[in-house]
Amino acid sequence: MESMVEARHCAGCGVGIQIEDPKKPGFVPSGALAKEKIICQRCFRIKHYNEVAQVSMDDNDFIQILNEIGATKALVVKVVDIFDFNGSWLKGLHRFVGANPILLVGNKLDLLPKAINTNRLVNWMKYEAKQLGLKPVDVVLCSAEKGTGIERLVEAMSTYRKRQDVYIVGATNVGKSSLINRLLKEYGEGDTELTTSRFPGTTLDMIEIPIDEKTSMFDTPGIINRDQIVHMVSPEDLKLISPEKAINPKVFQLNDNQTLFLGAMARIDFVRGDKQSFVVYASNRIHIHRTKLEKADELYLTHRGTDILSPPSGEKASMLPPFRRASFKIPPGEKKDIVISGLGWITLGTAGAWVDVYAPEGVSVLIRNSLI
Ligand SMILES: Nc1nc2c(ncn2[C@@H]2O[C@H](COP(=O)(O)OP(=O)(O)OP(=O)(O)O)[C@@H](O)[C@H]2O)c(=O)[nH]1
Ligand SMILES: [Mg+2]
Repeated sequence: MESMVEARHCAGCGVGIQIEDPKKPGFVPSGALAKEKIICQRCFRIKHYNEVAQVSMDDNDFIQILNEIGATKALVVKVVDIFDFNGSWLKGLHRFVGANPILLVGNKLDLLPKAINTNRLVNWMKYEAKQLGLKPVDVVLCSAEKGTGIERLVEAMSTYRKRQDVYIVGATNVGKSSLINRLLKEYGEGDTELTTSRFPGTTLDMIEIPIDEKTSMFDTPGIINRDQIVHMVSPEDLKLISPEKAINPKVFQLNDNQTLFLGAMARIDFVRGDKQSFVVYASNRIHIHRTKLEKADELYLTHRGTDILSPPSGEKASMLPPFRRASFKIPPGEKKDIVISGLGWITLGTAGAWVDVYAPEGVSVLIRNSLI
């Protein structure tokens, strides 16, 4: 793979370069235009000062890009964040990609507990994809961060692309650009480095990376889902909420009428059912507090934002959208996860349970077959 980016587009995020308005996307000081590879001021700041990437695409821009893909013959690599599978799924992709094959990639494998059974996880993803109306040609797990699974991914891409272009698509923040950087690092030449950041909306336009003389791989901007928790918390709290390394599942043996708080981000009431385990999969830095259901309201009112119920801490806890309740009545038998999109999930025992979950309004809370 050779790395080369068209002139007058930022090599980090793909945005069109301009020298007129420092406040608008794509700005560079005019002196920088002489350089062979141009990096916009925003990318420079993200890279060197970890600044928040503010500019974002609207859905129409994204749909236009997807339509473009549908009109060409290519392999579509759909990337999801395996820690936030449902939140990062990106609905309706199959309507746009036309007859093109889709390779489904579960990235951020390094965040799951080390003991995970990856075969089972792949089958789980195949099943869930089918339920969601997608039939990928294959499913690959990887970690752009650690380099796990990259060889498998390269093999699968070369099998299924049949010498055609490859488009890397997915929701914002799933790690598309990180994945391409990893591919370039291990298989490429040159020093192209795409801009990545913990904040959504980093890549702003398509970026072409030639694979050989005839074909290319394209990084694309991720679509933004306003309901994701990342848009509701401050940058500092986002750091605490997003896991950075393998999650340590935390096991609680609960009786009914007990409650778990995940910081001030969510509340899980075990309303009725036999004693069973509640296994919490969330960032290791979210404080989990257990209490009696009858005390939960009062505790939340008086202690949210304190050491007991944080993150978010202090004032920021009360700036979250108000809690909304979702009720689940789970029959005995199968192992289920209750997912709080972007925050994590709780795997219940198999005794059957009535569980009420409170999460900030807009955050989707759902139930699925257990992933682990
Ligand atoms: N733990 C972990 N983090 C990852 C991995 N891949 C990417 N990340 C992190 O996820 C965040 C988003 O990565 P990007 O590569 O910018 O994601 P993107 O999909 O290109 O995002 P947009 O350009 O906004 O659509 C960054 O903080 C990355 O460091 C991974 O395999 N494991
Ligand atoms: Mg990107």
